[in-house]
Amino acid sequence: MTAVSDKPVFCSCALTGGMSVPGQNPAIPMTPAEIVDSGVAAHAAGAAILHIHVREPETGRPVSDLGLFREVLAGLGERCDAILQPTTGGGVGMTIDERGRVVSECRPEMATFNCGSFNFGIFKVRHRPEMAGWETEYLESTRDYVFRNTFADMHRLAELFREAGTKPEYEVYDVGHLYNLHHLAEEGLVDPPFHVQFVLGVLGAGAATIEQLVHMRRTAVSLFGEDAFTWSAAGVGYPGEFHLAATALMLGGHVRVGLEDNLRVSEDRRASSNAELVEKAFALAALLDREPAPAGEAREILGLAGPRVARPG
Ligand code: KMH
Ligand code: ZN
Repeated sequence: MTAVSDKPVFCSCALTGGMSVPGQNPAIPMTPAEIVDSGVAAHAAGAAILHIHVREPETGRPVSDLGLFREVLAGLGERCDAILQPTTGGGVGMTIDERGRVVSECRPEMATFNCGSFNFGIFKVRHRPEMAGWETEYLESTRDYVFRNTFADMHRLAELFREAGTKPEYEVYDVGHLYNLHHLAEEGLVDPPFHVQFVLGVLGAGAATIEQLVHMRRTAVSLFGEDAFTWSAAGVGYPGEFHLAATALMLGGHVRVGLEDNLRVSEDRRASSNAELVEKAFALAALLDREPAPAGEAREILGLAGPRVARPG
């Protein structure tokens, strides 16, 4: 068995997200240019994967506009070698075909694949005077928001990923989502090896605790077998982001950090950039004897052939 310290670790950086509002932290990148700059800096700090949402440039409202996705993917592709991973999370009221268009039309190397429906509440976020009216309304509206990923949605999305040849990153927020993924595998709709992201700490799903992460990883091992999946952990909130990163590092997993998930770098300081969160993740990795895997090595670990859009050099 390979010792944990012999396994290189890659880091994903979730640059902006779709479930936060601009007033929460001025460092959250909003326009395509800001998202690209932030991604390039996070990649320079060591992030191998950049997880991408887009926002309405004028307001920062989360949207899922194909033109904005194209702009961000092209901008990042020109300036860095990171694995680009757009979300298929979409926006409120969008059909699965609309959400999956970024996969069918842009054919990225990777994209997220959400493995079940659940409540996704961000209404407990503290309201700040600098928030616009729509931001307060947006936060409040999540009291009545279900993040929809039905079996019909997942079956359709699996087809779209296959047609595009895009590698899914399976987002699991609760243990039941692993059973959903197992069902998709039994139906022959998805193929191992899976890359699973354990996203913990959302109000409406599993908590960002060591016990939850260990339980979910064990469940994945029992369902799929240790060699049939690679995995990473994303803790939502502070200190959950770094507690899960440390646990994943100790267990041989990979890590995700970024302003989508957490806005603080320490108890008393807001993060000033995505790069700062990536630097902290790699400081933890160094303390725990895990060597960073750059994008090329992450591609080998994930079985990716390489970017399918022309890159410079
Ligand atoms: N839109 C959120 C409810 C992902 O990036 O794949 C979650 C989401 C996850 O979009
Ligand atoms: Zn996301």
